[in-house]
Amino acid sequence: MSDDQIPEDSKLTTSKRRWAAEGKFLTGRISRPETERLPPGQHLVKNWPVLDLGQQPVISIESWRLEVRGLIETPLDLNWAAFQALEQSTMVSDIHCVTTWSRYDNKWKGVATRDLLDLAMPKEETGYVMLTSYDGYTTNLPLSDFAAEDAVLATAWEGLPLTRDHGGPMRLVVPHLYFWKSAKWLRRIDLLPADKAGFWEKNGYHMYGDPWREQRYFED
Ligand SMILES: Nc1nc2c(c(=O)[nH]1)N[C@H]1C(S)=C(S)[C@@H](COP(=O)(O)O)O[C@H]1N2
Ligand SMILES: [Mo]
Repeated sequence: MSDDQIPEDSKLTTSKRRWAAEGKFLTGRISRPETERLPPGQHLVKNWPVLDLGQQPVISIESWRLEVRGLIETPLDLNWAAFQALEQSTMVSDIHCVTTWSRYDNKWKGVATRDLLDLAMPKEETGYVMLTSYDGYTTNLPLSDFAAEDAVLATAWEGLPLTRDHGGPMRLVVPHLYFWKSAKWLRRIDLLPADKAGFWEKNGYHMYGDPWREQRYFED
């Protein structure tokens, strides 16, 4: 069957399968050493600390929007209902914060970043993502890391709606990078041709932030 005979909705599924087969967005760098669950220099906590710039925006479900822009085939403007109508996934992952705390086994629910990318359809020339949040925070990462299989646009934690202090109504979670890459109160996702520094990255934090290589600060 030629491509133009495939009905519109199964085209997405087809692209998804093709991307999976080609390993699109995957570089092989996204692997946690099986023997070292706790990265070097980290200690475990049972509570969940709150860290941000001190401005926790109040965002009602009615006013909430997510924009996806840049090098993509389909720019997206999603309201809460449209976001909830996307395929929902559950993921369990560990948090590693650059301030040295880690927290195991966090259960998230939300939209897998891969499912969002299947809708937006990144162009070949794109390789990086800039995230912008409702509090003005920005952070950057490679597209292949944003598209990690356990990366999720999370709206729930441990079965409850994500609270405002932790980034509710929706935050990103990219578990294999230090937690500053996991933007709270996410508002906009831009797909870029080249890497660009976000807020902490301009202020001395590492451009990539791999906890197992202790990429905390840029001079390291
Ligand atoms: N929008 C936004 N996202 C943010 C931040 C922020 O200040 N604003 N801080 C980052 C940092 S440095 C960390 S460690 C985590 C903390 O998330 P938590 O408060 O849910 O533990 O959020 C990250 N995402
Ligand atoms: Mo942090």
